[in-house]
Amino acid sequence: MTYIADLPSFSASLDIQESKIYPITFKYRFKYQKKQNEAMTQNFSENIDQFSNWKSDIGKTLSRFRLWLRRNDLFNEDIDKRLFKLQESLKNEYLTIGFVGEFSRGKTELINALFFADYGQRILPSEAGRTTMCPTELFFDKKENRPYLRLLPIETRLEHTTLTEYREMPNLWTEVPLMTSSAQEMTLALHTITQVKKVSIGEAKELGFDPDMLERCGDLDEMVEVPAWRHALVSFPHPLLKQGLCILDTPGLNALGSEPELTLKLLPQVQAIVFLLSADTGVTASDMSVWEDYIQKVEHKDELGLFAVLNKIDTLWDELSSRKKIDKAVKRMIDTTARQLQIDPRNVLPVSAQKGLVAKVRKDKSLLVKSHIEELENILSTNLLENKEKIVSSSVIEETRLLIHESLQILNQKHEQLSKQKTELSTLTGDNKEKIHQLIEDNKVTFIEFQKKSLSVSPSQRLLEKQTQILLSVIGSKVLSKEVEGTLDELVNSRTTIGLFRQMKQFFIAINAIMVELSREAELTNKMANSLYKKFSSDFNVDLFELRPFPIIKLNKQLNQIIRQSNKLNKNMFTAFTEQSIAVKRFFAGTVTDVMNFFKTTRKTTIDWTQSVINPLNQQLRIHHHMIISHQQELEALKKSEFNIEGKLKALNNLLTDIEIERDTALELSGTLVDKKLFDSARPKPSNIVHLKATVRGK
Ligand SMILES: Nc1nc2c(ncn2[C@@H]2O[C@H](COP(=O)(O)OP(=O)(O)O)[C@@H](O)[C@H]2O)c(=O)[nH]1
Ligand SMILES: [Mg+2]
Repeated sequence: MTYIADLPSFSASLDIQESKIYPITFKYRFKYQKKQNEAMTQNFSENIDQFSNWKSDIGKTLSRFRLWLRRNDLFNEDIDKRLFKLQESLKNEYLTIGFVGEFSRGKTELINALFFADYGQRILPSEAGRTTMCPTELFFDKKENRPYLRLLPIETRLEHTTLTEYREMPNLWTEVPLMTSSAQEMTLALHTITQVKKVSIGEAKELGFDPDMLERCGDLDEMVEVPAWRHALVSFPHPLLKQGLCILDTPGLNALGSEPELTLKLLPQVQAIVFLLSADTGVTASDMSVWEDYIQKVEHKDELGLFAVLNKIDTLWDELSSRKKIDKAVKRMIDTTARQLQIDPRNVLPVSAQKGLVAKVRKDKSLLVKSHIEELENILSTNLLENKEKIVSSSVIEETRLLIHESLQILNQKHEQLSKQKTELSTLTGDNKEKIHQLIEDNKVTFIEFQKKSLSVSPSQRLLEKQTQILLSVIGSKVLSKEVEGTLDELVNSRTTIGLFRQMKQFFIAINAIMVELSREAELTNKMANSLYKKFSSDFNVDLFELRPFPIIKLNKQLNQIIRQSNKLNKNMFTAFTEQSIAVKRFFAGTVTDVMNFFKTTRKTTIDWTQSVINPLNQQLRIHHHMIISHQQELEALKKSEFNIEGKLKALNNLLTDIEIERDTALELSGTLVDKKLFDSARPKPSNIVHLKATVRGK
């Protein structure tokens, strides 16, 4: 059986590149009403607080489970590693929102209004110009635990190094000190992000810009302005960011087209996309390009929230018109926007970012209501967190419950053995020494049998370990480096974009062949592991938990995702001049690195998987061995009348009761993980959220 069936074919030419339109799902419905704000709303920080508490409760359950394992003598290095990984991944969960749209739609202003109004001023620079085009990530760097502004010079676009790689090289970024104690200092420092540079048209093209979309430098016709920075990372200790919120502010169409990594890699990783339009321009041709070429191309996983926001509704406010008339005008604008995007009008959220910010700063309640900023905040944060809950539930929670149940099984085994000993001992009445003697002899036989069977486990385990080595050799670094180096060489030397696409196609064919072989070997590995478990269960008469097969399906899926992401790079995403562009080379080189990293983690996964198959068996053997030996010692002591049977039976009973209590505790821990919901069901949902599906048809 092969699991590769859904591997997409990689088109060799740009022209036949498929441009798949994904159905877009909106999970909210916004109704433009007059008195909206009467609904109970919770803002971002309240919602994120709730999320943090929820995560910390899960963390507490994990810690309690750790103690439980120690108490029950079930703690070992393997479990410790798995638990540690879960605790870390819980801590590192980021919640990312991406703001996408043409320049000047008010993305940056909206970020200011939603998150930074407490500073009493506009923290992030929002400008009318089209050159403020540096993608910016706002978060708090927990590792470095300090504020900073890091800027990647635009010239790095001439290199083959990808953004992902640059992230790991902080010394190549320009760092600007960020004084978080003063809002003014912060604003000043953050203004650096918008710096521009004068370059010749030729240089601008080389850097991947379309000169037609750039501003000319007044007097010098041959010179244009380009952003000075390619990417900005802002780490600062804002309470929301400290709790794991991450904001991605993207520039307009121009920069989206020259940074495929941004659109094809960073965007698909976010939990919510806010697509911004503006009421003063309506839906323009370039808005449509962003919508069709970038947003619809993002793979719309279930957990992705998508929001179409119509900003600047204040431009429709007219002092001389009645409220009714203004509402009508806004409603008309919403309907037009929805028709153009081919979505339900109820999915277009009207807002005025600017007035929202002003209202928050001035604490002007009626302006706040008119700006609709609070409703957007509520819908956005509720949706974002509900999606994140789903993700955490299907990863951390499921994995922890699995660990709990695996450990429970071992405890059950212990319980069963002790019950057997109890039954045995209770047949002894008075000082029936003859029978004790018999039991001792029986136990000796059991021990010999146990040892014999134990010996037969090791060869099967070794066989599985050998098979693991075969798996590792299929995906070994040597095999790969040949493919990878060859491809990278060709990518560097290729002169045409078509040549680049062809090279990647060949690379994927080679990688595909490796995965087919891995799948074949994985199937064999699973068979071996299964028979090892079957034999173990029947030899030792234990009910083993179900074996988790080697995760080949998941691995194939992961690789397919990398390939699919690469496949989505197509002609529409580039303006004509980027033909044979370095951006394509860089993007593909990035894909090759992703594939390499994928195999690196797959090697680790393989080793961990084998350990997770073998370790529980060894643990069972250890417990079994320990129980036979201690039983033997007890029988010997009984024989010598060092203590009486009644006393021993009592002790056994206590032990059994203890195990039963511990068993209940484990079940309770597992139950807590499912019962604990992020949002209390009693909490009123925003009245305007109705779950609906709206499918957007492509062109
Ligand atoms: N009237 C009005 N202007 C806005 C609003 N939001 C943003 N702007 C203005 O639009 C321009 C571009 O805003 P900016 O946030 O930089 O847009 P971005 O390029 O999408 O990030 C700035 O001059 C803002 O002051 C709004 O709600 N109403
Ligand atoms: Mg901006």
